[in-house]
Amino acid sequence: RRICHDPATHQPLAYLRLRQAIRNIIGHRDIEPGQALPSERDLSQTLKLSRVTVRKAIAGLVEEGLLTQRHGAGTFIAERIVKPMSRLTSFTEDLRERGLSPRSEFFERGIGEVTPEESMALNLSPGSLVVRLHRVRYGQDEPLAIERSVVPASVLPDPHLVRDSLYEALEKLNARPRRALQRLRAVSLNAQQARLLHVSVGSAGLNIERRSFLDDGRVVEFTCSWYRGDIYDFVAELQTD
Ligand code: 16G
Repeated sequence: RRICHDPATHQPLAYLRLRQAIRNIIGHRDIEPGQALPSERDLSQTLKLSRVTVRKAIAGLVEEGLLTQRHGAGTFIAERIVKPMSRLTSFTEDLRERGLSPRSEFFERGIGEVTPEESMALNLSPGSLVVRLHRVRYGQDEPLAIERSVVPASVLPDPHLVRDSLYEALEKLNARPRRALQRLRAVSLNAQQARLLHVSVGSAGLNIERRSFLDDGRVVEFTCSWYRGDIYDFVAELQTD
């Protein structure tokens, strides 16, 4: 990850260090979601950092969605996971950035012949081999999403190259996706999904389909995810044309 360093000392800049420190506080649950962060003034006095530095660190974390600010009331640890839609990140990276530890439970991690539906989604000819991963994704041991990924075996030859993170495995194979198309739909979770995600049947879920591409236009993954609607917000920055 690219981090700005102070050219004189080669240390990460103070506000970035503070941002990481606050991330760790959130990750270790030292302050629970929904609870207030100490005031800007208290932070700057305890940490011996300028108010400007503290404000900058907080602003960055608000933008990332880890903190929320209520006018006049202060800054709080976000209760929901707010995920920017425009960044092509992996589940693992995303949780690590929030200081939460990611984990996956696999139901399926195998290789087989492509189905007609998969061959359409991945632009593969009939008879091609694909790797299939079916996982429940956890953050701090809480189930957050269910994911079914299909990847051409020409890109990922062995399903066991994926330990916890698909994107980490792809990165090692020089096949990290560079662009993706994503569709998000509201669904109510069926009995099996609800059981896996520890919510009640019929709870709201976000069904997200992602097709990711390599630079040369090949499709690297077709992933269908069900994220918990009671936890996730997906946000995007919009601009006029
Ligand atoms: C995210 C992606 C999913 C991708 C996965 C890889 C969304 C909606 N989906 O969950 O398409 O396959 O990350 O994560 O963000 P991993 O590298 O941790 O396996």
